[in-house]
Amino acid sequence: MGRLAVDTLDANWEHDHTVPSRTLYPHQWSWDSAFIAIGLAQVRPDRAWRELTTLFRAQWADGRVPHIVFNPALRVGAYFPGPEMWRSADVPGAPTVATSGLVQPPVHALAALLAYRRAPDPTALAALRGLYPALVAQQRYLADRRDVAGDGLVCIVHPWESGLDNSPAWDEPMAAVPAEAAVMRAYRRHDTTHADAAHRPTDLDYARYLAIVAAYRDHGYSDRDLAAGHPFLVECPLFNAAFGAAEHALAEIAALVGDDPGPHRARAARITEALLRRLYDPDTGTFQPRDLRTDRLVSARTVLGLTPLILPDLPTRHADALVVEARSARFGVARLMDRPLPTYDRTAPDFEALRYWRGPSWLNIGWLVRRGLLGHGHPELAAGLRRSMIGLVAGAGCHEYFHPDTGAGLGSPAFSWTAALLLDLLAD
Ligand code: 9WN
Repeated sequence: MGRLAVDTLDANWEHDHTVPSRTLYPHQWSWDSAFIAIGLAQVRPDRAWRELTTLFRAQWADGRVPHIVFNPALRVGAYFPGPEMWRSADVPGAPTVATSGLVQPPVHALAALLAYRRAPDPTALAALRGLYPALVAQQRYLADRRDVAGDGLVCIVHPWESGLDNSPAWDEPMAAVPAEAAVMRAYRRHDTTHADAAHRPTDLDYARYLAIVAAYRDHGYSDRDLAAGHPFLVECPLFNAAFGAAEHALAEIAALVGDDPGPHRARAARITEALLRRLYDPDTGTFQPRDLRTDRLVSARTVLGLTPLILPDLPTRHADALVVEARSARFGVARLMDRPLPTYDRTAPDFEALRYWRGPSWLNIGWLVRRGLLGHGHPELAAGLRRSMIGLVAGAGCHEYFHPDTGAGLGSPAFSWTAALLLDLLAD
């Protein structure tokens, strides 16, 4: 199984980065690269650093790390929406290479720290030292430009920024975005030629995705005055948990590279406090996204709510509540799991076993939750989750995601972060 994972990563390596999938996602994606680097650190450490360095070479002057870095060698239409939709070249401060203008959860500082810990030699230290200012700038962008509500949390401006694109968590905020499915007749979707349309977001979802991209792009990708008119403004528990975990990781990196960890620790504490104040719902005992356009917590119970477990300073009371939620029939985390961790409450009437992020199981989410369980003193549950994830790949290969009942492989068959995180799980 380890061999299959290494072969998958080797086959998806493209000169200086890894593509998530040769068919569905042939460019470089931001949070994919972080997960990929964690796995590459086990088998190809030089590539782990190269992966992150390539991504950060495309960082914008304002500090944002774009969610897609386009490979200029690929034909127009290799992915939709491509550079012609994003038009990053028109924006002062964007890099020479074409990119999107959105971001994804900032899991990169954690990835860099884990890659360093795997092989803490002088080469790794030099790479870590080189990345540190870019990782700090990434956090500064999020803290200074994306705190739309002024509450210490980052606001995402598009569901793609969450990484869980069409999670039921976004149904309420997305319903308010004006768009018509018929708009899609003017475009050729790339995803549905490589994956079953019944598993992917709908045309209406895509019409809304494009409307939000156009709104942000036509605003020059500026984060000023977003509250006045941007159609999608949400505080996501996973994004903000990653934002906090990044400050914890940066505190450790700072100590290694000779900088002061104190400011990172202070910022990490403020982020955890803001998450508790703004996104914890005492009625459900889990974290929920906040729709800033209505100032309400969304009601769908998704796996996003469990991910603040990755914060080492999450108070025990809240961590315990998340463990109750994780063990409930909704998510089924157990020492002996009979089914994989789903992305959505499996008791919900609109749970979908096949559609993208609306039920199926993904390794990156399981990996994060497992890390949180370990950090909060639940090694048996963490072991159960680990076994379940390894079992998925043993049964179906390095698929993009898995059927939440049968474990059958879904989406792209040779998916990089599945391979990478499997290697990390096997090594642990
Ligand atoms: C849009 C690459 C990316 C992941 C996301 C996943 C999917 C893209 C898409 O693929 O999103 O960014 O085309 O659906 O939802 O998490 O980073 O693997």
